[in-house]
Amino acid sequence: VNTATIGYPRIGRNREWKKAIEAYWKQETTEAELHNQLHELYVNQLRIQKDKGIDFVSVGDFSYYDHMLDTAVMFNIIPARFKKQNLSALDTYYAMARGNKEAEACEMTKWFNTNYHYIVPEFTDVTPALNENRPLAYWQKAKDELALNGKPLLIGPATFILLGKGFKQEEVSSLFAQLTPLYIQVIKELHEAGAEWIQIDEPIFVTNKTEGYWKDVEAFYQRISEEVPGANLIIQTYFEALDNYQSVVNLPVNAFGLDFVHDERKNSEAIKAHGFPKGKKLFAGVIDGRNVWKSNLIEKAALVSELQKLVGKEEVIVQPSSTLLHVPVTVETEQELPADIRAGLSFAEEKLTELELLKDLLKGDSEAVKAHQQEIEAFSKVANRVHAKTRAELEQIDDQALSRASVAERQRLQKEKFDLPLLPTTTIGSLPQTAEVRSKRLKWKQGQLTNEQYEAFIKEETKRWIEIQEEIGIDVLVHGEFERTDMVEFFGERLGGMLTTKNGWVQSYGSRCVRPPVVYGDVYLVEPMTVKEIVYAQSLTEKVVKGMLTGPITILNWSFPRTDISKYESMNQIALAIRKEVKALEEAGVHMIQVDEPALREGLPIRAEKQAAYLNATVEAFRLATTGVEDTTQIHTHMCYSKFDDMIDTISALDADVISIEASRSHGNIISSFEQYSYDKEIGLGIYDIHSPRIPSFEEMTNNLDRALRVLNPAQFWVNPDCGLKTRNEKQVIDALTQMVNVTKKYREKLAAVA
Ligand code: THG
Ligand code: ZN
Repeated sequence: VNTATIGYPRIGRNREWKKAIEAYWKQETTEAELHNQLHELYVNQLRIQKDKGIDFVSVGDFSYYDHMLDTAVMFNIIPARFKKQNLSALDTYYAMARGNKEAEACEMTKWFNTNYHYIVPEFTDVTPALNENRPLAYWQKAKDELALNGKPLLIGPATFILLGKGFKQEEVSSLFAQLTPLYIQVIKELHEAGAEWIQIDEPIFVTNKTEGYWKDVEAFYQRISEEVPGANLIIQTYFEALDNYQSVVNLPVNAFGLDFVHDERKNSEAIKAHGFPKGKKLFAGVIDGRNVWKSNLIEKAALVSELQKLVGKEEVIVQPSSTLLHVPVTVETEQELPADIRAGLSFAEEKLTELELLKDLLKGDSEAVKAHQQEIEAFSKVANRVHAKTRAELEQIDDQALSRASVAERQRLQKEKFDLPLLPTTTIGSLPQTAEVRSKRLKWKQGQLTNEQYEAFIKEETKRWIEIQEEIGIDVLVHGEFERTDMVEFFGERLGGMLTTKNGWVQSYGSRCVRPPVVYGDVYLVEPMTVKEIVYAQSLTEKVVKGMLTGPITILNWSFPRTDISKYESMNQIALAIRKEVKALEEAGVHMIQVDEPALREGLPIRAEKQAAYLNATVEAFRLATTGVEDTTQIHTHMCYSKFDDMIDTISALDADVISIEASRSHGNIISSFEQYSYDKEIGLGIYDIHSPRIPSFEEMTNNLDRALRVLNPAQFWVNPDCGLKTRNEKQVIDALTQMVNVTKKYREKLAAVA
């Protein structure tokens, strides 16, 4: 059997990619230097795959930012606001990604159900043309540098168009038609240059988004097969099983790449039921490209044998279920992890090794996998994977434990207790993480600062910001989260059953990376995680300080889950731990507690039939985390990054006393969805966008407030920014919050005058 990859991490073992790109942005290096540095990284990532013996290495998955953006620029899908600036090609590219003084950046959104974000192609007023054959350039580099005949990769037209924006439904056919000759040229040139296989990524085929456009999809692939008859095309899909197996495998290409990990056998069942086209290849994604665990290769070999029986022994190529972009680079740099846990882990490099072992095993060499299987065995025996107390406590939780007094009753009690003014002002939680905060944390981690020195610094910063918030006149204060790196990593470091890595970075968007924690066992609270800092902040002021936590759904969605128990079980374990943290805060006198769930929406399964179960599970987990308190304790939550207008039911079912949602970027969608809905809890719809350094005017903020209060009652409304203020600088935050408080004071006067 042959092996393949369909994409690889770009960032390098030590995030060299990020550093090179950011140095160019800061004008510390020239364009030529950037090209050299990225060229070296690209060749190196191919060399690793080649040296591991992968037979078909994909080339051109590399990028200077994002591969959807690459595709847009290649096809000249460049909005006029960038074209007219006459920047160099590279600077136009980065302006689209990041915006500049003259033009707002292109929109960025989630790539399917991953934590990766792509730049959304804007098809408004563009003239498709071929600016450069990018895959060919990347293919040629692989050939020249490594004598590697790589498998060039293109995003297919269905995925490219249907994930874009700026067109009407009836314009889709025309977009397909305009792009077809460009794709033909790219593929023709690749074929003529000698590319053996060409990979066309169409992950959109696992969704139902092609419904209504299938004729365009068929016409496209038909044209390609007629115009470049000799080219060997693979239609590559991932993240789920195909939505419509029969339609896809009837397309006139030579091979299909399918995910055999995330489909609960749906793809194999479809092959069994409907057959697989004769003489075509199956690129079988059998090694999980989305998680960090070693695969049981005996089981994988059995799956491959089964597929070989169905499709033909020579026709099956084995590969990861998706690009390896979504996992960290290598376990090798994680020497500090306990050996038995490390034994169970497999990041990108290790997954390549697994493919090689699987190949050996399929050849009949069972010795080859012995050590591998023993490591899995060692990991399965890790002593603290089962936390009996947590399991027993979860058994005890009943409906009674998950419910609180009625909303009306809670509101009455809480209004009396907190006695806040109409339209209370607050912020989302984090305050500027300045270079100083980061550098102090780094020094402390490197041992150059003692615990005492570091804690003293955090306290100082907290105190300074409590005073600033009081000065501005905010009603409900926050401690600022100066002790935290990332809102998930912080809890991953402290919860039992979870671990954080030293270097397990994964690209999140552009040059930005995250280090997702790993859930390896039952999760439980070891000791209170946030009480000390919040109690300290509260001791400095007469005003209320909100306690700040990350919720169970977000902690799980932004971590690598274990696979031996269900995700929902892990989510509930995390929820139980947060419930105890909430209780600990309450006992320490913190009676307003925010449990953030920014990742609730993005965890929604791709397949519609799995969505209801997910939403139910999230509501259950959130309630488990937050209902253990007195009715006088006020639970807040916050959500961002996404659209929520179609899930107000779920939001309401969370039963949080107060929710703040991003609203300024959704252009009123979220607000209008409250028109038909009688939402009975308190709510803050962000009245200004924190993602921009600009300070909105008095009028703008007033307008946003006006707009919200046209559908919501002032008695239930809170005034706050859209999101946390971590990425803004001190002056921006002070100016914007001062404006926000002024706007609110004026508004209260206006309301009082009417009344
Ligand atoms: N935390 C986690 N996942 C996330 C977000 C998060 N996923 C979605 C969204 N937020 C992604 N946004 C970001 C924003 C900033 C950064 C990463 C993802 C970021 N990262 C630093 C970097 O790459 O420079 C990491 C280094 C550091 O912390 O010093 O800035 O908030 N888990
Ligand atoms: Zn937010």
